[in-house]
Amino acid sequence: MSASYEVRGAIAVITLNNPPVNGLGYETRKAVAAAVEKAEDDAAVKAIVITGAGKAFSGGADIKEFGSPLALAEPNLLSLIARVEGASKPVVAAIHTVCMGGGLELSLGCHYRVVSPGAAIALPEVKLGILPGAGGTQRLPRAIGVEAALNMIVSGEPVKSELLAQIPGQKLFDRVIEGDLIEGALAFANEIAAARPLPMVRDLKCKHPDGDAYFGFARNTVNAMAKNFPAPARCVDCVEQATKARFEDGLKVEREAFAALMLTPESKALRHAFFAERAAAKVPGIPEDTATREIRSVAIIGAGTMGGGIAMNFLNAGTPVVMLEMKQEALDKGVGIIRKNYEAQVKKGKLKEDKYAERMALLSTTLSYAELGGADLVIEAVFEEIGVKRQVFEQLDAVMKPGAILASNTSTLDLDKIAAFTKRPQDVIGMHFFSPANVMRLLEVVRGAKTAPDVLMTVMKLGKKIKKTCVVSGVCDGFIGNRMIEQYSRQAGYLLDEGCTPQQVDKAAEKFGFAMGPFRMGDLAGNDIGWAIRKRRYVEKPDVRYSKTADLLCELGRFGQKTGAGWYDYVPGKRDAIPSELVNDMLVKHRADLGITPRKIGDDEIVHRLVYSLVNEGARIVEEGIALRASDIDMVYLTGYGFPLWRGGPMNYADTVGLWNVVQAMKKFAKNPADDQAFWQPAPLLARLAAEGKSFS
Ligand code: 3H9
Repeated sequence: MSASYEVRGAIAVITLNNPPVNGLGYETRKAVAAAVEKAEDDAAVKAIVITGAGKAFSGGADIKEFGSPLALAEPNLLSLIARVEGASKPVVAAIHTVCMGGGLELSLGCHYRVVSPGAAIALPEVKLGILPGAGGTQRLPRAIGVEAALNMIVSGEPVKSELLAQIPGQKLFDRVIEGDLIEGALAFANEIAAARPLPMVRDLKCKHPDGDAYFGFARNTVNAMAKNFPAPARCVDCVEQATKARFEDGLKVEREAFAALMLTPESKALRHAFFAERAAAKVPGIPEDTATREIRSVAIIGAGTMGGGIAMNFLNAGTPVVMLEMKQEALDKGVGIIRKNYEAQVKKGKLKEDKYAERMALLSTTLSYAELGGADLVIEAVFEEIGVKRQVFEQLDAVMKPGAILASNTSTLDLDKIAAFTKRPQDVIGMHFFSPANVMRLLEVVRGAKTAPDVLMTVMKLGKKIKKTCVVSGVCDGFIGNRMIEQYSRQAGYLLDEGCTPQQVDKAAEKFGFAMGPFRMGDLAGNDIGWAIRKRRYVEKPDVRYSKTADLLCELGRFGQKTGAGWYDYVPGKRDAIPSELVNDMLVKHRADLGITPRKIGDDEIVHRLVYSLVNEGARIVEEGIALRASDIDMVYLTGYGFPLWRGGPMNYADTVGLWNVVQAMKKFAKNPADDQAFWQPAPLLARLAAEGKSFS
């Protein structure tokens, strides 16, 4: 049943019932329209209340229907809203918890709205690359004023109902109901049952006293911020129409913009990311309602940059943290960095003084393993060397209480080996945070061969609590993200061998949309890290070819920003990457030593070689079951590696290009004698999907 109907006294109550969030899919729309008709036909009914069952009034149009004929099937959302607005009896929306997108638009079509405090009210369509397409851009400005509405529409951010109710002169909420919402809504409906004419938001005036200047300013601001996303600018156009055109004409402009945006690759990418994020939270074979362990306190081994950043996540979420180091100075330094980070947030007005104090009060430190034993979860963030990990895990095994979860923040080491240092491998898991750990959204959750299902689900749940995007990875060298970036870096090295400069490669990658090109990224992360990993690989995998350029750079001591020089030169205290004569001379000499005549390589080739190297390794990772699905890889790259959101991640990008085209390009690259033939061997999954005309999704 997608909407229920009952009559309480003289009031008909229609309850949207389409879990999980009462999305306004076809069946629900049909059921609501039928219920309105039934209420109109019943002479005993004097007014109608529409509300939502469960944890939402409504999360909006059913996104799963987008692109299918069901989205347009009558009654579509516009028709339903027109039907409600045109009802002969007053309709009251009783709003609670979540009222978003089409849900808010439906309520704006009702004659009255009552609301519980604390409800999240939003028009979040821009986050899906579209705009409100069922009158939101025309009705919300009429209800709360042009500026407040435009802010909500271009940001997509939820605003609490009680704040909106405080806007002077607002016509969004007729009453805030503190107690039982339905009882309050029924009382309200009885009060207004006989009032005529029925008020309609569409009839309200919508003007801005200084429209041209305001919309000019809004357009400039939005264009500067939205960069590659077309939707926010169209939101401004539509809201401007609300102030200038008749309601029906504004609605038409909105409708056209909505339909056009829906077809853009940016919207497709954002919708892909929306579903990918939610899919990543699910682990096949483990029920979502698996009983999880309670995590009331966390211990962290290592108070360095990583340990401190990890600690902040838990402090922010109100969880007590104890940090362990070998020396008091290291502890003091670590705590000092956490303080400094919070103080910077206080200075910027992002954190209140009392919250800062509360968070710091949750932090304690120790030099003794014995004091960690009571923690429910311990996360190790020590030096990336298996011997060091062994010492740590043996000690943790000795002191931690039974049932505690033992997590490693390793980024490349074998988690199963680490688990084997304990007598409880079922309780060992990887929690691979990305630096800065208090900022980056990605958390790779590494599932060892023996990790217990409830341990995995506990960490996934905890990850959501600390606002991370969790992606499960199996055990392999580098897990999902770093294993792929290894191929990307190898290819970036070949590009230098063949004639590119670091700045040329970075510029092409950044033009494509990467937050940072591979060489600027190397300078930021520290080129010595990759050097250490390569040295290990030269021994473990002697057949794998690498460009020698990165080693030559490290031999010069140019480790990146931290040494004031890397692929680029740096001025002390600044982060601007300045092209380096010395590096370019080094590359010229290197090419001459190899007998390579440099050639000019275009941006497209640079980008495709970089991105397809990610895609090919990604395909292997999916096929081996290291990633549970291709979209998980997209989440890793969108949230941890600065891959452009409007391209939806490397696997989604490959789908957009077409896998057949990707394979053709790879075959062409393989024919280049200066490139690496073995490198461009298509992964079996990629080759198969391309041959069958299929996509990763
Ligand atoms: C729109 O309205 C267009 C109109 O303007 C015009 C039309 C003509 N539809 O996030 P969660 C599912 S566009 C279908 O983990 P939370 C979600 O996939 C829409 N399904 O929960 C997941 O499913 P599963 C504008 C939806 O409690 C489950 O709900 N609205 C929808 O953390 C739980 O999701 C939005 O953009 C939907 N609209 O947060 C709202 N929404 O369990 C987007 C959610 O199978 N949604 N699902 O994986 C949200 O922001 C959050 O989901 C919400 C709940 C705050 C509602």
